[in-house]
Amino acid sequence: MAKPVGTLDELKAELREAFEHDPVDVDHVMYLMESYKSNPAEWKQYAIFDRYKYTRNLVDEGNGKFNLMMLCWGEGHASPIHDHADSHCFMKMLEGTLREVRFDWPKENDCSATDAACEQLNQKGSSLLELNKVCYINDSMGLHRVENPSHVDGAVSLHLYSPPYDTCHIFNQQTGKKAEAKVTFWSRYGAKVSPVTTPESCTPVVNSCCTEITE
Ligand code: CSS
Ligand code: FE2
Repeated sequence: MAKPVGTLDELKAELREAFEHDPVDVDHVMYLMESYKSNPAEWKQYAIFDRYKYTRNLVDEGNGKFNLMMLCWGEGHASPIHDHADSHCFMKMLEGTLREVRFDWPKENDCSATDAACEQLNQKGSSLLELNKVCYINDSMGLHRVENPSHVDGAVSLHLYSPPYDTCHIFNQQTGKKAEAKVTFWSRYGAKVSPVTTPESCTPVVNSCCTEITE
């Protein structure tokens, strides 16, 4: 077994090494992420919250092989139900607790054709992810929604997506209808990204839409 990772910088270096060669060794990446014990002094510079929605904060671009990011979840914040654009998704808790709710893909029928073809997504399980724990999903395992069940505490999670992607699909739980959604960064390397201000950029984004448009 590889030796445990001591610091966030060590974790970044080990992850870069792990993704140098294909195929991805999912168990090894999970081991590396789980062996890092969360130290807020090492990551608080990236943990930039928003009052209204969860934020995605880029930590490392992994030599183009993956995106490593910190997601900051205020009280009660949740993602839509989404897929992962054919990428691997690893998720580790750095602070607080998140609930992951898993769903099957909608049936093949074309829900946009007739309302009768729309069916509620089948929920297949739900689990709580506690401090330092890691979970993994890819599209062959289905869809999920992630939520901060606490109305008192925020939560911070570390996510690795490989290969990196900037659009995914979001799903309506009641009908199974899907829509393409952009994923955006709230900050990159600890610096806030300029807000989205043009109507053209008003496409759905996975962590809510167009909140910065003021006109
Ligand atoms: N996939 C979501 C977070 S839950 S894994 C996102 O990238 O915003
Ligand atoms: Fe996800």
